[in-house]
Amino acid sequence: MTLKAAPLRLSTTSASFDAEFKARLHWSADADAAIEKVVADILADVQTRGDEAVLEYTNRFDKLDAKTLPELELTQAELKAAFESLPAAQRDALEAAARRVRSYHEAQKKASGESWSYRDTDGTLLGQKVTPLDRVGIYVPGGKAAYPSSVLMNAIPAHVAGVGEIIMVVPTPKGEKNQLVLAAAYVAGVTRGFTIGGAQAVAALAYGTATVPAVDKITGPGNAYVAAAKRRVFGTVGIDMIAGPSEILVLADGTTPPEWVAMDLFSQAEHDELAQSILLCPDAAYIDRVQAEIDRLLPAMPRAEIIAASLNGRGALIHTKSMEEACEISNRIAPEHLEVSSSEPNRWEPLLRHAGAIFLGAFTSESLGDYCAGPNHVLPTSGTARFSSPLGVYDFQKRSSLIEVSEAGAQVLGPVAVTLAEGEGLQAHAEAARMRLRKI
Ligand code: HSO
Ligand code: ZN
Repeated sequence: MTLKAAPLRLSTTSASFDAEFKARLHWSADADAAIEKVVADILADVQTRGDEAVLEYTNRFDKLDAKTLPELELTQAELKAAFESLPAAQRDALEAAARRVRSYHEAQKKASGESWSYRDTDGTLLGQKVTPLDRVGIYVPGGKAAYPSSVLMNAIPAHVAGVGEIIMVVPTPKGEKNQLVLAAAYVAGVTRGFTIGGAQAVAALAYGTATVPAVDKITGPGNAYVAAAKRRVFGTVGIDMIAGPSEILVLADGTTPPEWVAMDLFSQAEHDELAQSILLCPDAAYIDRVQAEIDRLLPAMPRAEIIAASLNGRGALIHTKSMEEACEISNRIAPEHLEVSSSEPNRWEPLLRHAGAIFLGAFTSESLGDYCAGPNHVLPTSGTARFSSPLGVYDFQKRSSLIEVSEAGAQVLGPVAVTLAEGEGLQAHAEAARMRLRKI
């Protein structure tokens, strides 16, 4: 049987476009009651029994036979040895990627992550003090979605922000350690690592155990159990986001070689059967050429089955009336990754408002952004780019307001505060302001 990937063909001129488009985009992140129950029990158990519970769940789920939790700590020497065991090409690539990701995030910190203040005419100082989080946990999935690049993307911005300790957790089913993941942790400067995963690892990071220190925020992707656990511990600790399946939207004007576009659609589809790849293009003949390239290229792809399942299930090739209309539809989708595969990307970029990352021009394949261009690859999915941003230095910082009212300033602000405090019936507030007024 030959594998076929035929993303749904849609046209904005069709009367049924809106309905078909909505049905295709639909993605439900609704909580699964069975998962919620399992996760709630694990969290409660780790909260009361600490190390012992984490050890039991880890031995059971990951088929290990550890006697104590401290045995599951990765030593710095082990991370370094993993790095040194890699072929030179992989070591160099990890370091090259890390350098670019670091300099991008250093620029991000300079642009919006520094403290600031000003004095008004009364000499009152107002400002914002930016401080890094003390300790963060990064969750690294094991198994089929173990991405060393994601270790860099989570740990480097934390490092640049000035986070004191970065604690990595990574499940190792049957004790199999991914050397690239450990090497990436070494390159990114992870402080401590534990080979634990699932809801029990999230619980350990959130509540702390005798062995695993409690962190202030947990970032990083994970399966449905990890996502449910992160949602539940939010409030005790911060979390980054709840990420859905990966997405790519390509806006094409027909000037890019169609095989490039086909491969870019594959590059997200190969992540996951539920990933979404969409092409928007005003040139119907070009869409046919992309479909022909999909047919030609698919059989040789090692992950052809996942790609076909993703493209057949959630993919779409959409014929639009114009590039302008394509931009409007893209804004409605608010994709995680948006490629503007056009000879004039800067003409369209101002029309694009909602996307996790925007890749401009035919040479900017999304995959370059995934690994080494510099910006973060942890991005809002499932339309959440309407209101949220890529993971960044700012996720590892917090802000405190600074207020230093001068004596002269207190004379101006005092009467305002007194009036409002009395209006609210809060006499102590009013008095505290009044006491600072100069008696004449
Ligand atoms: N595209 C994924 C990140 C990734 N790709 C890791 C390859 N490795 C989500 O943005
Ligand atoms: Zn990717």
